[in-house]
Amino acid sequence: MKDAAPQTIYLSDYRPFGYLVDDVHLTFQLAETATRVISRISFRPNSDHPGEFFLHGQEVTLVWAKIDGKDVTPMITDEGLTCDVPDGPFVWEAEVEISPATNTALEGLYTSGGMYCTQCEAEGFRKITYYPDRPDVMSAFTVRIEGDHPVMLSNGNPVASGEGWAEWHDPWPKPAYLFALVAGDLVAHSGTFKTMSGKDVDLNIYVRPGADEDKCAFGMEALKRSMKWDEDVYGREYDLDIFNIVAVDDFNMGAMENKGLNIFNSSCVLASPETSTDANFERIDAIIAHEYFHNWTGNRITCRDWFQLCLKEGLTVFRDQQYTSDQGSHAVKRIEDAITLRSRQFREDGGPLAHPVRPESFIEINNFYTITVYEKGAELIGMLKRLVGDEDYYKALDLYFSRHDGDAATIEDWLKVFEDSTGRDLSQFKRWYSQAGTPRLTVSDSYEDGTYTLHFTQETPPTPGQDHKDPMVIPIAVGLLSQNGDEVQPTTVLEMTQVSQSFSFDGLAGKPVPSILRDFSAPVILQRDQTNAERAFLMAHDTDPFNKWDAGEALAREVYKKAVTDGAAPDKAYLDGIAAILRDDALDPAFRALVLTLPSEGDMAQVLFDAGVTPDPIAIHHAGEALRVAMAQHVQDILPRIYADCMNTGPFSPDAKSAGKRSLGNTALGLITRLDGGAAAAKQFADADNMTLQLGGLAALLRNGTGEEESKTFRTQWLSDRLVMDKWFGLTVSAAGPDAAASTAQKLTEEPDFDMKNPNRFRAVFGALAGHAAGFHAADGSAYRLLGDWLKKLDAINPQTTARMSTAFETWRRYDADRQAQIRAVLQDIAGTAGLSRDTSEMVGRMLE
Ligand code: B3K
Ligand code: ZN
Repeated sequence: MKDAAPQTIYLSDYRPFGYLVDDVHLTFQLAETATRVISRISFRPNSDHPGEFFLHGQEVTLVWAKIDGKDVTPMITDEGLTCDVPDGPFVWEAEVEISPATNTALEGLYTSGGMYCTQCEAEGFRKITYYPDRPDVMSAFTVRIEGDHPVMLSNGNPVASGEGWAEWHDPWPKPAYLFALVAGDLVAHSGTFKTMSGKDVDLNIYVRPGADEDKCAFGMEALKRSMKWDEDVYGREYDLDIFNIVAVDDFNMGAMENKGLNIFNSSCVLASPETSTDANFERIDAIIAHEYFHNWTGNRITCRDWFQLCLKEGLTVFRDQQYTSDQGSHAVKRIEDAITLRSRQFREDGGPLAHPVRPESFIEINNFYTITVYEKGAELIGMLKRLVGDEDYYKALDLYFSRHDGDAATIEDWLKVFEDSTGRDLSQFKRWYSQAGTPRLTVSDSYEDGTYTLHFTQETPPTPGQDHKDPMVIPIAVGLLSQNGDEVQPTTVLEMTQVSQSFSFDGLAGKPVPSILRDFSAPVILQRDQTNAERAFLMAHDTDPFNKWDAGEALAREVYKKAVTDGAAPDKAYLDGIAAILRDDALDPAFRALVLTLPSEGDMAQVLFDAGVTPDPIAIHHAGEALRVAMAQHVQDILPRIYADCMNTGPFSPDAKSAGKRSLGNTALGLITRLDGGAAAAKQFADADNMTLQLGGLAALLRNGTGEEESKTFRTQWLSDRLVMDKWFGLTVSAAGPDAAASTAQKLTEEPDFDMKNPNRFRAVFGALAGHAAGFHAADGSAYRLLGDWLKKLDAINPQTTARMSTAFETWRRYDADRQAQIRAVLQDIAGTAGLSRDTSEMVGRMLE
């Protein structure tokens, strides 16, 4: 358990460490509950920044310590130790004992299914041995592993091995958070990659022997594609002889970029057509790319301190987004990213957990691996690229890599390379890193004598700790269409810097229709008075695919809102709009599927709240269901043809084009099921030879209130495949009716294969419950209490996952007084739990503030 009297850490308090580390040698004598870690570390005083000798250490038992070969007795606290040290360079040696098998928090060294593995970011290394566990302390590492395991891995290159031992050396100086060790009975799926300078790199994906061995081929190809892409697009070459990936079942997040030894949640690397959906394939491809790209943006150039987390995460997310775009459709990827950003990041930015992309204080850094740091962080890179242009962007990146290779860098360093390489002043742009909250961009227009003017006003609402906001630099990509739908002004980027600003376009033959914020050129909320007819016009004519989709999305929100507030039947402009898109075979099927998908119930709660209406999640749910029936009826003449076309994909391939067809097919099936009672879905389920179609069939049936038999068949068929079972657990909750969601989740926790220690399984059940807006917000508060009770139990086992899942409550102030009172009581109950972790108490405290 972590310190229960938490301390706030401030960016402004940053001081370099008083010592430099020249070399680290670690020996691990593995044993389940009594692993010995013997460290030998060469320190030297940091003459530029003299300071105290303090080594972090938590939950480690010191056996002995020596300095320059002589026994010492350090002063030990819960957080680490201090010791009198010589004035010059010295060698610190220590032996500690740790217990991997009882480490359920999954930080530091732990066991998962009999395999030893590590997770050190952000501050897990201090649970392995005493060390200056901060990202600005970097060193080469040599690691010896002793134990009776067929495979024993660490960072860098293998040096030597023998019966019961293996030695690894990582020549690249790295902070402790990138340390990794794996040992167990594993098999490798191997490959090779020839780098741009002709070096051969051995590639391995390690899994447990058995069923997982057949699920590595896609990951291996994804790794090779990523390596090639980073050479082609960013000129980045891999720098070790070997690159290993290991799949682990018990993991708190997706994956970890440890130098040369990436550790992956098995759900983010193992794939096969029979067991993985297209969404799984796309996510696996992106995460393998993301972790690989960290080798340069994160590992070769790391962060000076954890406040700079977005330096590596925002940039690496941006790079993986570019990569995914290049594998398929830029427009579809941009729409998917905007959907995620708007529904999850805007929600965070607008609630009690709002924080800047570069926070200025934290209690537990693990609580700041957020969608704001990652995805909004990536949007900032995208805006920079849009502002300076592609050529200058890559020029600045070249300078970043050459100037800061080997550094622990800051956001100031990052912006400086752009300033130095482009001559731009980015001091105003920097506000994006320090101001929390989503800017509202209000627009009006005027037209006179061939001149069309757009008037913009920006405003960022107050967020916790930040009442006043200064104006941001906002790149607004704009195009103009004539009234007959021709483009009269191709996309141009307007650079807004003031609170209010106008931009004019001359020489027009008539008043144009504006297409604003094309390609979602800035992470802002655009507010404008628009009629449904104008939205339908853009949906039909906009040449920018993002805005074409977004016009349909705006129309859908409007129609959906009216259905909730007035019980209104959908505007024909919307129904005709989606019919036209559906019918247009020139459009990418994946794009058409997105247009046909209604905003989520959670998003609609926010839409209503923003319109001054207290959202009723149950009413939203029923209005959405009615709307889907109306949509299905309106397009029923074309659905069979579209569905048949989409089912005709030939042998399975996870490529973006085939996946797009299946996506449209499943979307069409959802509508068809509302008309045929489930006949087509049952047939698809029975005939399916891949998980996308099998799960699509099952989901359509369950969401229609049938499919009980198919659900049983599915459970029996896949009982021994834990990743498929996670899907079944999740779908069973998310497809339950609003009244049954909580009781269904509760019942699932009684199943023999529900294991709360496994984050994937816990998230499958309770993530689905939290994501089921109508079920989670059931008026009797049962779902709130159920989640609260389970979070209290989980906190004693795994604080990190508990804290993350507590964000299910972050929107609580949107709802009516009864629901607010129920949620407040649950949050207070959690907050009052004896021994609550630092992680969860920080999150719950912020939500209650
Ligand atoms: N860097 C890791 C995340 C570590 C999370 C620690 N709580 C994975 C990633 O972003 O690539
Ligand atoms: Zn990352």
